Amino acid sequence: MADWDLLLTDARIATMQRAAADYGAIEDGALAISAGTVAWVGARADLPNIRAKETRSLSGRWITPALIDCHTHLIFAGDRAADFEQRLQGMSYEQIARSGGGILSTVQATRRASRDELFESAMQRLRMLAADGVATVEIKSGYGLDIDNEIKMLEVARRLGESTGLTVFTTLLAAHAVPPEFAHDAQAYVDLICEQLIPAVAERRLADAVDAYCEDFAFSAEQIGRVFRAAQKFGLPVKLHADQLSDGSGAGLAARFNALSADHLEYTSADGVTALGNAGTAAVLLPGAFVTLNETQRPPVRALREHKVPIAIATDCNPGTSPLCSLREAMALACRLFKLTPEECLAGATREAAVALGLGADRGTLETGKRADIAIWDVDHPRELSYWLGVRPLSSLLVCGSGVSLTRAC
Ligand code: DI6
Ligand code: FE
Repeated sequence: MADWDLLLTDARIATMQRAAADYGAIEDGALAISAGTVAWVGARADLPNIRAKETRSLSGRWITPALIDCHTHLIFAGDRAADFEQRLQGMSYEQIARSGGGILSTVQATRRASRDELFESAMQRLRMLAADGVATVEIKSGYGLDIDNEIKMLEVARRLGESTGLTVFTTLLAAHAVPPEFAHDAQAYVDLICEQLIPAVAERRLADAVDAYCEDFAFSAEQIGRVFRAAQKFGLPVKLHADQLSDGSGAGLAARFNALSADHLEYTSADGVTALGNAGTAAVLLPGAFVTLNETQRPPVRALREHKVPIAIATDCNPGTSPLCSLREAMALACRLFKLTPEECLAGATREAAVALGLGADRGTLETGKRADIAIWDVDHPRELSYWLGVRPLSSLLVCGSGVSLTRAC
């Protein structure tokens, strides 16, 4: 048998394997890497007699699957701190959006920004995510809202992946808001998305999925149905911003299209949860948006558990509702605000986040044959990953078994 490339020993390992209880933990474990994948993982006492080109002792540190941020709007220009102040003075998110602030002000700034400017500002945020253990990140468009600018955002997202070695999963979110040019004709904008934008993006292979924003001041179920059918014609899976501010039957809509995920879900009904469970659609909970918008209605966590819906956690990093650049802090918030357990939060940022991106076959847990995307932490127990606030417990991050240097740049 060929030598291993790297052997990590004297490690405590949270494998997060689905069937295993208690983090799938292995005390005094070892993990071997070959050709970028996990070649062996188990108790050190059971190590087979295979040589490794390099052996590294982790001095009892914990290792987990690298984190996966499965819902971000990482690419945007400017910020929305002024909206934030207005909301603190009592204006609602919807009032600000309807009065021309909100998403559309970020659209203006993003349209004006060059590819290089967008790349540089998103790179800073990506470094912050990686510094807290993220090796796979989903990035949505949705601040361009015309053909050239949506393509510009997706190209910047692809470039972020190519230049860092992290996996960037790109999502076309053209149905995020109706752009000013179509203010009186949303149907014509939906036509443009279905007939021109989705074909153009699919042809260039710029998107891995298509998302939409289902709220009564954004897009209706009928409009989103058209967008989803157009996406599926090109073999693109779909995701949905669903039931965040009101029950718009978004979860049911996502389930009807076998969406990878339905995200937010604060107002989702019992029927909506049942539909998600039957469809195998993941729930993505976004506590950064919940806390920033000062929401009180919590997502139906108990029902999601009962219906065995995979529960993922993400940052929703965006300038309007979730200026949060740490997935670990999103886990910490999900424990406190949504009463998830620390183990559910770690699963939500690894195994279940992989499911929410359709990547469960090759990442999200530590097991033989999966990618060696690994986070090494200076903690005494993985529950601490949901405990600390404002602390950076990451010791190092491996992507396909190799160290990622951009984490040290932060
Ligand atoms: N995700 C979104 O896309 C919207 N809310 C959310 O949680 C709004 C993004 C924005 O306001 O810019
Ligand atoms: Fe979002």
